[in-house]
Amino acid sequence: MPDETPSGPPQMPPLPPDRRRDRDGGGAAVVERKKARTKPPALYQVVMLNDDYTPMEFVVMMLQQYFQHGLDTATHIMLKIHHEGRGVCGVYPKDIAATKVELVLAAARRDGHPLQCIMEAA
Ligand code: TYC
Repeated sequence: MPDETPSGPPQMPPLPPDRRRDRDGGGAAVVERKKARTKPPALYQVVMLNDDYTPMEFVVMMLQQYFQHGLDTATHIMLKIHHEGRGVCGVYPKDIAATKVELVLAAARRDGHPLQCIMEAA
């Protein structure tokens, strides 16, 4: 008596609907690169302003102490501020720029100088 079972390749049992994607021909993983989520930090210029009273030597000292400039560069920046009214001390991420402004202002007030120092988006 002939077998009633139909011949051909063996069939897989049906999968429940939520597992049908498991039979996609399988094996190869598709890796999609995610868009980079971290932005480079926004940068701020620390700017010093001229006044008529703060001694030149004190400004040069601030530029050396808090902005790591050598004597020649610090003197050059100080003279630029003296002649042009303002000058950039350095460019930093926001928190570092804010800290440098606070440190310069604290040192100036401690010594009784009216020196002004601000930060601006670079
Ligand atoms: N103008 C000041 C003076 O003649 C010197 C000075 C330079 C002050 C730069 C502030 O940010 C400054 N003594």
